[in-house]
Amino acid sequence: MANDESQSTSFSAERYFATQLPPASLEADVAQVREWVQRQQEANRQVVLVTSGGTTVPLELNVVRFLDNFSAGTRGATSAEYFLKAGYAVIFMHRQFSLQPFSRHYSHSTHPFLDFLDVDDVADIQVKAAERPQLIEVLKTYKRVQGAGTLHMLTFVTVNDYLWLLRAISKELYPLGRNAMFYLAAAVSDFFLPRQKMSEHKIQSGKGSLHIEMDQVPKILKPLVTEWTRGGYIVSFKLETEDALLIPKARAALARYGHQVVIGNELHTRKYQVVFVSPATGKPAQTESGGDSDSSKFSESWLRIDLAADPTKEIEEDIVAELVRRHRVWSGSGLSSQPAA
Ligand code: PAZ
Repeated sequence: MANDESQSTSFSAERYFATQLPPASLEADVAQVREWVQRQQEANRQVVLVTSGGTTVPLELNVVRFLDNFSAGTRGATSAEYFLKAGYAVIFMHRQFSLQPFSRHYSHSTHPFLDFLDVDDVADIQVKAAERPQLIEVLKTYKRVQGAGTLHMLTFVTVNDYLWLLRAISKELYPLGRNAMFYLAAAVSDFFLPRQKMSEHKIQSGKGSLHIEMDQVPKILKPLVTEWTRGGYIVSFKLETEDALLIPKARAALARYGHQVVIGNELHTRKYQVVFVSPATGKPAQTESGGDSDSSKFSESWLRIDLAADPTKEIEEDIVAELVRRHRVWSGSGLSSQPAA
C-alpha cells in the first residue's frame, strides 16, 4: 500500500491542499484582506500578519470531539498592540474566542467586565474610579486604531482553517515584498486526521479503547518561505517544555526552512524570557539536508525581563521592539513608521 495516499502518514503541502477542503468563509475572508492590504499600501504602511491561539484537530466530520493545542492567545494579542503602536498595520489571524488586542485587558478570567463597574441606587452605571485610568487609555487607543483601519481580524478554529488561511493571506501579502512581516505565534497542531479517514458521525464508545492514527501536518514554513512570499520577514515561534531543546530545535527549523528568526520559549518561563535564534550572517542558514550541526551558522540572544521589579511589564513590548529594528534593516525601509496608535 506504499502508494496509497489515504494510508500515507506524511503530507506535502501540495497534497494537503489537493485533498483537504477549504473553509467555507475563505473566499470572503480573502476578498476583505485584499481590499484592506490595498489601503495599507496606499497609506505606505508596513504590514504584519500575527497568528495567535491554538488550532484544533476534529476527530469527526460532524464534530463532537477534537484535540486542542495549548495557547490562550496572550502572546499574539499583546504583540499585535505593540506592532500597532510601532506604526504597523496588523492582520490578526486568531483562534476564535481566544484573546484579542485591547479587549484582552478585560478577559473574563483575569479581569471580568462586571467587576470594574458599579451601580448606584438610581441604577446608574459607572466605571470604578480605580479602573478608569487604564480603561480610558485602552479605549482611546482602540478607537484610534479603529478610526485608522489598521487592525484587521480573521478567525480560525481547526488546523485546516489555519493552513488554508495562512496560504491565502500570505499570497495577498506577496506584493508587499520585504515590507511584510509574518509573526507566527499560533500553536499549530503537528498531527491531523485527513477528512478521508474521519468518521462521519460521533465516534461511539462501547468498543473498548480508541485507537487513532494521525498524519503529520505539512511543514508549511517551507512553501511560505520559498513560494508564498517575496522576501517577507518571517518569525516563527518554538514552544518546548525542556529548555535544552529550545536552541537545537530552533536551529533545525532555520536550517530546514531558511527563514529569518525563530523565537524559542519554554512553557513555564515564556512570560519573562525568550531566545531569538537567527542565521549568524543575517543570510538564510538553510541546508540541503536541513542539518543544524554547525553552530557557527547561528546566533542566539536571550531576552529577559524582571517581573519582580515591574510586574506590569510585558515581554512582548521588547520582542516587538527588537523585531521592528531587525525588520527595518531587512527591508531597508524608507516607509513611514509613524506611530499609529
Ligand atoms: O498564547 P500564549 O501566550 O498562551 O502562548 C504563546 C505560545 C507559547 C503558544 C507562543 O509563544 C508559541 O510558542 N507559539 C508556537 C508554538 C509551537 O511551537 O507550535
